[in-house]
Parts: sequence; C-alpha cells; structure tokens
Amino acid sequence: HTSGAPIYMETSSAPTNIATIKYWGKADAKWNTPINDSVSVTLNQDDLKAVTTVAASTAFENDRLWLNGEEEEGAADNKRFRACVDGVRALATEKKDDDGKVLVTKEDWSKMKIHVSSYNTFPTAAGLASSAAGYAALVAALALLFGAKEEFPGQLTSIARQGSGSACRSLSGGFVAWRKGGKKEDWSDSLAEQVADENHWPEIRAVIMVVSDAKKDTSSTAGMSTSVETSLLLKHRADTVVSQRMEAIEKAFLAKDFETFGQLTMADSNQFHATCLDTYPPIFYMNDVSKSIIRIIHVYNKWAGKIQAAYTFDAGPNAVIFTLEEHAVEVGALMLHYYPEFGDKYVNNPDFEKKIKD
Ligand code: 2P0
Repeated sequence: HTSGAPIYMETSSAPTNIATIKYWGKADAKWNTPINDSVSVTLNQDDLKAVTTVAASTAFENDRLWLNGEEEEGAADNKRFRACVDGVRALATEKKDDDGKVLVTKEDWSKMKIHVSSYNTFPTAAGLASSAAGYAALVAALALLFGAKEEFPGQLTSIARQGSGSACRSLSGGFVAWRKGGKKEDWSDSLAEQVADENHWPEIRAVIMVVSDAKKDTSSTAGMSTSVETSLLLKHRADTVVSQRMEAIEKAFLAKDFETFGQLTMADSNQFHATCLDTYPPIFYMNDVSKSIIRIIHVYNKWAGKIQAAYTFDAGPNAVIFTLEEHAVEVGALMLHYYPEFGDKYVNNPDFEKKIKD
C-alpha cells in the first residue's frame, strides 16, 4: 500500500470439535441460536485446525477474505462474517506501545478495514466441522487484534456462534457445552462453557475416517431448517431427550466413565441421523461405508464385552471413533483391516503429509 498508514496484524488458530450431543435445529435464525443444548470434544490443536490471520488498516479500501489462499468475493458482506468482525470490534480496547503511549484508540479501530486470510488443515465442508474451526479462529484472531475485553464470561463464544453455531464450542479445549440460552432477548446467554479442560482426560482418542472429502450435499443450515419444519422426532428430541443426555454425558465425562460416554455418544449420533431421515424430504448424510463402520464398532464392543469404541457422525459420511489410548492402535488396525484404502490415502502418506504441512 502507499498511504503510509500502519497495518496491525495478528494470527490465531482453533481446532475443530466433534459433538457427542448434537446441535440440530435453530430457535432463532437471526441470532443463530439452537433449539437444544449440545456438547463436544475439542480436537487437538496439532491435527485439524483453522489458522487465521487478521489485519486492520486505514490503508485498506475494503474488508476482504481469503480462504485457503483464494479470495472469496463479497464474503465481507456475508452476515456471519459481519457479525464476528463487528461483534468483536465492539469490545475493542485502545492499543498502547511499551511506554504506554496510545497507538490506536477504540474509535480508530472502527475506521479501519479488515483483511482476513484463513486456511484449514483438513477438507472444507466434508462434515468435519470446518466452519467451527474457521469462525472460532476468526474470533480468536480478531480478539487479539482489537484487544477485545469481554463484558461477561463466554461473550466471545456468543459472537463466534453467530458465525457458525458449532464454532462457539471451539474457543476452548476439552469438553465444551453450548447452553442454548433464550432468557435474554438478544440471546447473549446462548454461549459455550467449558465442562472439563484438555488435561482432564488425556487418554481419550479420536480415530477419524475420512469416508469422503467431497463437499456435502445439504448444508447444515438448510438441512436444519427443513428438519425444524417437518420432523416431529426432532421436536421430541429437543423437548425431552437432550436435557437428560446432557446431564448424563457431562457427569460421565467428568467421571471418565468411557462406557456411559460412549453409549450416549452413539445413541445421540443415531438419533440425529434418525431426525434427518424423519425430515421431509429426508436427508441422508451417512453412506454404506458409514453404516458398515457402525456395524464393525458394535461387533467390536460385543467381542470386548464392553464399550471400548464409540462412533459419531455429523452432517456428512465421515466417522469419528472415540476410544481410549490403550485401544487406539487396535481400533485403528481394525478399521484398516476392513478399509485398507484409508491407510493408503492418509496414513504415512508423504503426499498427504506434505499437503497438511503446506
Ligand atoms: C454439531 N452439526 O453439533 C452438529 C452435529 C452437524 C451435526 O453443528 O448453521 O455448521 O453454521 O450454525 O454449526 C453443523 O452446523 O451450522 C453442526 P450453522 P453448523 O456439531
């Protein structure tokens, strides 16, 4: 740029999360709030994450966004993007240098345009909650840039929620609940709360099977809207099932009770996909490979005499299988036995590793 105005820049990253009690259905589309609580395991930062750099300057003419190196035209007018940028900027504080001299006032921040560049280390829109990591990393980077100060705990998660619902659960590690809220008119109480941090249960592992890395057919937002309109099972689930399961699974996670955790995880994944089938016209996210993975896991648990592995599927065919460290190699080997092609594609594959590094 030529104006000589400084550019302020920060980078942050956020991992994706895998819901064990699922979010499906919006209570308020404008505020992007859910009809039920949900809870998820945040994956390890080293594996599947979004890395986002944000820059602010009066030298920029427009807000602009690049995803995986390619500019998204018009993305800056997108209401989800705007909610995050404007939401975090409203919490901005002045920026000072080491001597305490004010470099940027709160008003200065409001006059700057924003450039955002984000990339994922995993396939976008393949049912691996890429939007969760993306919007969480965006909000985290913006919070650093603007020196954002929360007015109440979890406020930043309520902003990330307006980017993508599941994103509110990716701003902290461990086991994170999204409380649906609704007592406040502006839905500011629809936010995430850490149930247990990442050090609480370090033995937990997720074996991820990328059944397909194609973009999904039905977007979550569109799917949810049809489900809310047509599925009586979804209504039953939101009204009576989820609150009981939330209480039970939080207790199980805190007690490191894998069998209860796993049983509830599988039951909730199955009920979520049942509500998809109960949607009219029906939505199919799992394919035949997904269903055979379910069968294998149930046979494996029967053989073990206890629940040693638990699958869950989001809005796509990919499987996430939770297990404990002591069984992780066995579960991985079991999957590779039936699906050796996963090994060829993702395990010790220099091309894939290079792609991730790049
Ligand atoms: C979840 N999913 O709880 C559930 C389980 C998919 C199945 O959150 O419209 O991308 O951006 O709020 O968060 C996917 O929905 O939807 C999702 P928006 P989001 O993880």
